[in-house]
Amino acid sequence: MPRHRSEPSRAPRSSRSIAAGITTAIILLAVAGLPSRAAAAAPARPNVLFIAIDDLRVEIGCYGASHVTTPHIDRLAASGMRFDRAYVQAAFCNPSRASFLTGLRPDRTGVLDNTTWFRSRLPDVVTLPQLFKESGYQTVRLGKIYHGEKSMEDPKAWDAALYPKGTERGGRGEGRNLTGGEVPWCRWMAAEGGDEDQPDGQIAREAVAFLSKRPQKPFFLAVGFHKPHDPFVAPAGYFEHYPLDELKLHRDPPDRAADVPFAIPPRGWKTAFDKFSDRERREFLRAYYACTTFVDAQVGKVLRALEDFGLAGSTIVVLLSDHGYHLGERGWWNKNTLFELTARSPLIVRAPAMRAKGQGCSRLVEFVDIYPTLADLCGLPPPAGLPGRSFGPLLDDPAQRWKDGAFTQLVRGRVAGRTVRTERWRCTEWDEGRQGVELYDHEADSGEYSNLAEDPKHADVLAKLRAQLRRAFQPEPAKVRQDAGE
Ligand SMILES: [Ca+2]
Repeated sequence: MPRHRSEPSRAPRSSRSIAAGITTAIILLAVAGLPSRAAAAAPARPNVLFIAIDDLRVEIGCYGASHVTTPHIDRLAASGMRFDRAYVQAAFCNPSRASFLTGLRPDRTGVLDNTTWFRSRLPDVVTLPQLFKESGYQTVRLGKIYHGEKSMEDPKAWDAALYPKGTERGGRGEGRNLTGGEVPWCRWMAAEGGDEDQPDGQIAREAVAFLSKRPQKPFFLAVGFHKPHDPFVAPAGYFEHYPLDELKLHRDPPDRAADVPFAIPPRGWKTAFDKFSDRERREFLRAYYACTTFVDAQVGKVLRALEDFGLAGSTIVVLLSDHGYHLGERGWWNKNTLFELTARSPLIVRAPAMRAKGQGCSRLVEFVDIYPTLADLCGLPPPAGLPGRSFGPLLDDPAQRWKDGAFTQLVRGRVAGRTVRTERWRCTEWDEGRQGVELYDHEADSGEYSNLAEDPKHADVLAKLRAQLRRAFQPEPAKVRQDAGE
């Protein structure tokens, strides 16, 4: 049973009259269509538990990676829906988060680097948590949701916010920098102390404490875990899941052709990665996986609290990572590319009334769809003009026909990279093709190693996909500075 009362929207936008707000809501609902069945049968005002993980690629148990220990996320997937083709709109932190938290694509937010605050470009945009706050929800942020603790945050979004820092003890332990210090972030540590000596353990503790109060008002609880983002620090016990000599290293096909010039960031880090010994590669993998299992344990505590305090039946759970990651593929050990490894990201959704619990969905969804989906499931009118589409209907019937493309973008210097993924193909253009074009057939080449863009046999499909890119993006590349990393 839902624990909260159904109550009317408390706060239409301050700049509008109540009547104008209601009229707008009616129009928007008409435009958006009827709510999905999953929304229609749900509690009138379900809570939202929004779990954002940082830099977690699609290599966890429920996605078929049995060598990575993630029992709690797996359990969530078993009671919700695992999206197998979910794509971020930018493959590093700030641009991706600014996109899915505003529901706008990066070329619309103007945020394509880690230093631009979205409100400097879009001062009046209504963000996802802000929509819930203005609709009468209690909104709480624990840890990293927007990029950065304060400078990139959204004060309009939250009733309460906390950014735990961990303890001094949690910052001590055994470890090393894998590049001899050349790349400062590239280090791991098997830390002293327990989970709650780490920021993520404290975030989980605070989330459990919030839920233990059995909130009577509908809530939007955003829980932002930092790991497995670098530096790869987790309590030492988590490293024991992954003995070094049992870790399997990735090897690119030895005869593969060179990547187009901007495919991998042309910076110094790659030089350092190229010097890795196999021992260092294994240490990197162990640390990343240890951090993944550590985060999974924190997720488990929060999910358990939902059950323990009687909130599971009235709470929508969304679990995502802000983008994927390379673990040695193409010699790269980071994010910020336009390959499947970084554009694809874990996304799991559990809604109380959904019909297809425990299923996977192989239809294309984009992270800009999350905003309209949560608005749909909670009966809130989303702002006009969002490019995404509620995937609520997929929660009831994941096999139905859906989107025909998912788009991701980045900028390197003044060169814009843009990619589209269909259910079969990936097509990428750099500087609208002047700096390279890539075409990969996922039916034959899931690693995207064989670029078919020059193959005359595929000229027709290439032309079609390039036209799809033209329609999706502004013609002028965004002239913004781009930082790799973070
Ligand atoms: Ca990230």
